Amino acid sequence: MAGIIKIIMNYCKIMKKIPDKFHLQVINLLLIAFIQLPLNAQIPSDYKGKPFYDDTLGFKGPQAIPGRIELAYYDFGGEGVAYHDSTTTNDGAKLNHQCFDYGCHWRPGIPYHIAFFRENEGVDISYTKDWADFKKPNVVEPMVNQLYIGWEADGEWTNYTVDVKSAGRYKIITVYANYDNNSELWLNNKFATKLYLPKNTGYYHQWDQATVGEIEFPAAGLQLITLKYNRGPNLAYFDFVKIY
Ligand SMILES: [Ca+2]
Repeated sequence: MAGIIKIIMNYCKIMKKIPDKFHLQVINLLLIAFIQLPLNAQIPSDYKGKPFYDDTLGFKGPQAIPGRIELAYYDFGGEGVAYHDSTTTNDGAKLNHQCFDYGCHWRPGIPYHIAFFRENEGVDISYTKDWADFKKPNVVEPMVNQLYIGWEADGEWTNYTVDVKSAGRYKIITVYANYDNNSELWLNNKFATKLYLPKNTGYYHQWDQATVGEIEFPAAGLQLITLKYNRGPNLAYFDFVKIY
């Protein structure tokens, strides 16, 4: 902001000989930029979602940047506000209630809270488990009991209120399985960046880790990130690492 004010002041000094009308038009454009920059760097005023928190996990929220954004920790607010999912059930939690000849999806020793995480909401969530995610060699091992969003379908999205501690440009690192799904990140309801999962791991439970994009945060403070995704991978989290 201070930079823009300085630009305007310098412009006034330099452009004394320019006709008033042109002079005023340029100053007007600079003022618009001055006003809009902070507005574009804030959570939209009509957003009704709230940051996720979880007393059982001891997680207070909102999630901070730089740092890790757990994708299962999308905002409170429900369908159409905090997320859009094509099925009303949490299909991951639903499956974790079932057993088959190869075993039960709720593995021994796994807390109920993890196995059935947010099971009454629409976003489809599960966790990494022995016979599915650690049976075959992974490119990069995910953490044990790592929550992830799966059963992804075209046009779905999740919202995250995040606390950006430092403005600037960040690289985005994720742990994922399967293949790229042409997903995007939006910042405060405006397109921010495309994400690209570089390697097709070939399986929903064979995991990799990669830098998948970069994003610019023009200001610090509370921001709204929207992950827009399509059918393809399982996605666990995004690590935001500051570049400059
Ligand atoms: Ca669902």
